[in-house]
Amino acid sequence: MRKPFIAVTPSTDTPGRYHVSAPYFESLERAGAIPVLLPMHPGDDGIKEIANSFDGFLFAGGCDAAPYLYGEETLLCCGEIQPERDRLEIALYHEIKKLNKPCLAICRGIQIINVAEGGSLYQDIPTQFKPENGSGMLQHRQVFAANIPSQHVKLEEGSMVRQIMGTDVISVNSHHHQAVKKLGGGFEVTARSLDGIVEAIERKDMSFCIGVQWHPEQLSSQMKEEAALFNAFVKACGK
Ligand SMILES: [Mn+2]
Repeated sequence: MRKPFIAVTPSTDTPGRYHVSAPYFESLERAGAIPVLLPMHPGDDGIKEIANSFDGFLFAGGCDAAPYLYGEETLLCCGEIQPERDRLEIALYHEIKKLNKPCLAICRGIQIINVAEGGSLYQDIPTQFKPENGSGMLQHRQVFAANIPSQHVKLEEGSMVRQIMGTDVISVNSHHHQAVKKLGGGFEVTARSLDGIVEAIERKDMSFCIGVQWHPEQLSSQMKEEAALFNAFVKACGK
């Protein structure tokens, strides 16, 4: 069987370079896909061609989404932004949705697809978020290595993530200081950390559109549940 080609969105955190962290590629390769890094400026026609040509799409982690995209002023606590990457990913998301092609959005990915649907973000969790249910403030930007789990998330009954990962609570890593605030149109929240932060969203009107706030690519070599997420994604891309 032909291996699915999966487009991965580029980062430019280092000036003069487009790059992606190796674990994204390695996780997709282990799951049987051929990952390909996208260009940053394909243009409107190019974005349509990319959406038509690839079997699936991975929105990778990276810097913050620009607050003006969700109608907010940039607060002191907001981090670095990349407007060109915002433009690429928002336009690409809308093309993918039209075609109902599989999409897995990780960390910045969950945030940008939420913003693409009119949702908003906490510009900085420690500054803006008050934990629910009396839990203490959790460390969502863990200070230790990303391949070590640091918190638990509860997966909603009936959700794709719960079905795929085969459990109702999973330990995950956490490497973000922003998070979904107002939910974008058409999405459902399907996982939360124990302090109430949105950790996964998905669309019921697409065959596979899942956003996760943690980094499964850093855990998939050691946790079968995280590997299962990539396996299910690649399988959906092969259909
Ligand atoms: Mn987290």
